[in-house]
Amino acid sequence: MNAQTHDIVIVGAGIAGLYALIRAQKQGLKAIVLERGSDIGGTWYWNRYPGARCDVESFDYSYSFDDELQQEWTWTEKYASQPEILAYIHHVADKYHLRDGVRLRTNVTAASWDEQNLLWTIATEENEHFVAPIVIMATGVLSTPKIPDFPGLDEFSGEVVNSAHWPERGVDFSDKRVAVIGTGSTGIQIIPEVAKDAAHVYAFQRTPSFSLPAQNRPLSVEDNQAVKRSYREFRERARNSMLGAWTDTHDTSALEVTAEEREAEFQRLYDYGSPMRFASAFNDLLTSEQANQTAREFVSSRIRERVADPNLAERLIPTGYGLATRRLCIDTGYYETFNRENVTLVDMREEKLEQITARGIRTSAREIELDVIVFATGFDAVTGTLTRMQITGTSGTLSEKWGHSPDSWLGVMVHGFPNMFVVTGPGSPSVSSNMFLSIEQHVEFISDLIADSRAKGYARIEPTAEAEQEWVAHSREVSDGTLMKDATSWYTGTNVPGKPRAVLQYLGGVDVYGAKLNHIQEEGYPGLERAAMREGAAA
Ligand code: N01
Repeated sequence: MNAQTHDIVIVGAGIAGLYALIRAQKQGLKAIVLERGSDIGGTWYWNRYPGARCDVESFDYSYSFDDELQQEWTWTEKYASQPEILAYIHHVADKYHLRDGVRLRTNVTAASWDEQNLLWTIATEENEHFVAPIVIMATGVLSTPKIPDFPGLDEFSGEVVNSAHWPERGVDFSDKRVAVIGTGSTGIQIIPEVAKDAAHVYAFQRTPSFSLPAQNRPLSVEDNQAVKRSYREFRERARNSMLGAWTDTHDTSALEVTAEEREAEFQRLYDYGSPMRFASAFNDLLTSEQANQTAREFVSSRIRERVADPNLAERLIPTGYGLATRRLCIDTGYYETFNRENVTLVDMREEKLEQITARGIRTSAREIELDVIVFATGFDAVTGTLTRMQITGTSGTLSEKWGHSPDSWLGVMVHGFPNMFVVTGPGSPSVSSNMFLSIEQHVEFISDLIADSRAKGYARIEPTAEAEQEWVAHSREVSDGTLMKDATSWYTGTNVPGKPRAVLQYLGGVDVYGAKLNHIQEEGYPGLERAAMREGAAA
């Protein structure tokens, strides 16, 4: 085996992997990033479907580690589009000279730990091997799409596309008959865009989502200058917030105020257009069924106003789960799209998808002829990319371990997998926060820990089983107090058959979580076992 040796192998060249590379290079370490895509950008490279944009505001969804970078970049919209975010990531790669450190078209399939020599060997689909004492999995939380195995898919004679593997050449929908399957955040963005060009769009909905108008708008130079003048305080407030982005909300129960006050507050935040702010309008929307009901009723009424046909509106309004217990979406004209003559809702609760045929889709009610089928069916989120790799630690594989329960030490390390770091893994705030901030927080914690360990002569780092279980128990206790744990969605792993049910995020807040990381660092990393290289090991 002709292996290439490095100090650190980083897997994934998205926002996390690139920042991990910046930190490693600053520390003078020989690092390489392995990326399966044919370019950098991660999530924002793959998800290039029409209408793709972020649901976290642009000023928050950006790196904070370098003020020069903050000052030189200008955002053009409140919610940045996929091309703008990708351009930003490319700008960062150029500014910090990262491209030479990234190996593209390199798909990691396995990683195995050598306990004798304290080394990871990383294997790729291209049959290359990389050896390093440390591996950082910056593989993303929504990076393995879930593709349902509908019968007959291979027989379809038209074009099939997946939102998360969108062709770089684009897809021409003009005058086409198109099915979009899935009405989560992705489907909600795609459907209005495709409807503008297509002859007809059939929106296949199994579970309706709650969505708020994004109220997206262009950002002026003055908007940018105002934030640039106060970036220090802006970032500080974000770090000390529950969601990793400051929300202009107050700490009151929805049930303590009058109905008028509650309505006014919901309306104010609805008009602002932010899922984070709306879901934080009151402090008990995610813990009290009764409080949540008030928010559901408010948004349901708005949906009724947006959809002309009252029967159709009822089909688009979610029932049976709490607002924001599944991802609360934002949209640009989603509900209004159903007022168009060329858009039909196919409600899969009443009309089962029976078979994909050569000509289209046969449901229990009709045969729909199609030219294109778009899958927007979600992801095997948070753990799915890592469990698909053959990662072998000290006593078994990660897929065996997480096949029982996605346990980890603060979502950043896993007992049984020494020297392997995970950026925004299960048990960290990750997707229940501003991912950008959580990524920076993790990468900084990881690189500081690596630097500290190297300085002290430690070559092996592993969380103890007790520390891991303590964190898992705490995290579970927090999520058990919320309505999130009962929802069927990718947040709880219940969108993927056979995946263990568990809330995948730490719901205690970015502020609490950050304080915990800081405390661990200040106390010399309790919960971790750190050891020097054994005698006789290969240096
Ligand atoms: O995935 P989803 P997504 N038959 O899992 C349906 C982020 N994101 O890609 O709910 C029929 O939410 C499924 O139905 P059901 C964001 O964090 C952000 O849309 O399982 N339907 C559901 O309707 C988001 O939460 C942005 O009953 C099937 C849909 O497919 C996350 O990505 C934009 C099915 C999947 O929805 C994932 O969103 C886009 C089947 N067999 C994404 N299987 C922004 O920042 C699945 N479905 C704005």
